[in-house]
Amino acid sequence: MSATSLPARLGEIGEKVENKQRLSFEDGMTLFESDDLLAVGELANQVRERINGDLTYYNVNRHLNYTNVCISDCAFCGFYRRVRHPEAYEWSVEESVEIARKAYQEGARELHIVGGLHPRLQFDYYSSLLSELKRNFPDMHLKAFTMVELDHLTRVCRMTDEQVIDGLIAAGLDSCPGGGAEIFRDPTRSRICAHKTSGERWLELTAKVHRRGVHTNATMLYGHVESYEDRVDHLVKLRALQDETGGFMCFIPLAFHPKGTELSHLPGPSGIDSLKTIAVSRLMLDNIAHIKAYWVMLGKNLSQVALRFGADDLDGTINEGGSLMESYLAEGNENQLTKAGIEEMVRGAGRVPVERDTLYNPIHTIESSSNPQEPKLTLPVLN
Ligand code: V47
Repeated sequence: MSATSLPARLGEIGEKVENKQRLSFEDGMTLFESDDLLAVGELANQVRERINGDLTYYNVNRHLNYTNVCISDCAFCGFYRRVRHPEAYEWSVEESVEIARKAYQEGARELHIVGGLHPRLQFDYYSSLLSELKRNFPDMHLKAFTMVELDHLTRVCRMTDEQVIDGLIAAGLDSCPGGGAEIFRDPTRSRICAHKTSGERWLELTAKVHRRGVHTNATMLYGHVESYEDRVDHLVKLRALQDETGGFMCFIPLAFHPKGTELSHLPGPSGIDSLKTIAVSRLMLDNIAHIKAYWVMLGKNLSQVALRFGADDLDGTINEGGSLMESYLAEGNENQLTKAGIEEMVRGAGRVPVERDTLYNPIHTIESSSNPQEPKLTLPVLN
């Protein structure tokens, strides 16, 4: 679609997109407020194809949720349990290693390790978890602990940020997942997660992790009580940090699932809202290479469509490894896909599947197609 065929404000944004100019906060608001989903999606698709062509990434991974015990009481979370709750669990390091062994034997080369904010576990639990996993599976990438968990560790273990970050790196940390970002801005953050690490602190710790040479992801939880201003503010803050550090690998908008949470009276985001959020994220985050449509939350069908609305990544094959995922699984969705299943989704969207490692290096030679492509963006090495 040419920029001139769009309504005036979208047309101006379209021209900026064509000229590779950065979009402003107001542009972000206009995009969210627009009823023209297809026009917004078309602009996002232009950027998606400019950065990633037809390539669509996935990896073979496994989620490992070492505990559901959490002191944070987030209103949006259906996963956490209080320490004495009959369903509370915490895995020993040995139990986690055995779960990882099965995943490794099944081909997983990334473990996505997150858990609740446990009031008692000490630093040696977290460091032993990483070092034992690394010792047993040296070529398994350990994507572990959100900034909220790191912040929690500094407080529970009375350690500095640097001690926590460097200690985990020494134990085998390879990268960090993007959870815990939710919505940065108050008062919304306080309404959904009053006791959690603040947005400013999440960003501060992320910058420190990046400066230690470790890449991370970023998320945004949408479709609850937040406003469009909150969403644009969130995206602009991530973009500013990425300008400074270059450490984000990908951005993942997370669709809120109300069932089983304190916010169960809310409807959650519509399919239209999810596609628009993915599209606006692609357009605003001009310096983050990848936008993930997390099929577990979005559902397989909508994720497939999202590959035409700005997304270029589907996360991974995933496999149950704790119950966090169960708490936000899309209606009717299973928690695992085979490689063949993911590739079929990607081809069905007219895209080219690429199995990747966590750092977006292709694992297999990209299949020859009528339009052979190579990735246009690789992640910077962080200093
Ligand atoms: O921080 C919790 C969200 C996040 C609900 O980095 C919910 O590659 C929807 O961050 N409805 C954890 N969302 C998951 C996460 C993630 C997932 C996939 C890939 C990556 C990555 C990161 O899940 C939490 C929170 O924002 N969440 N409860 C819920 N009811």
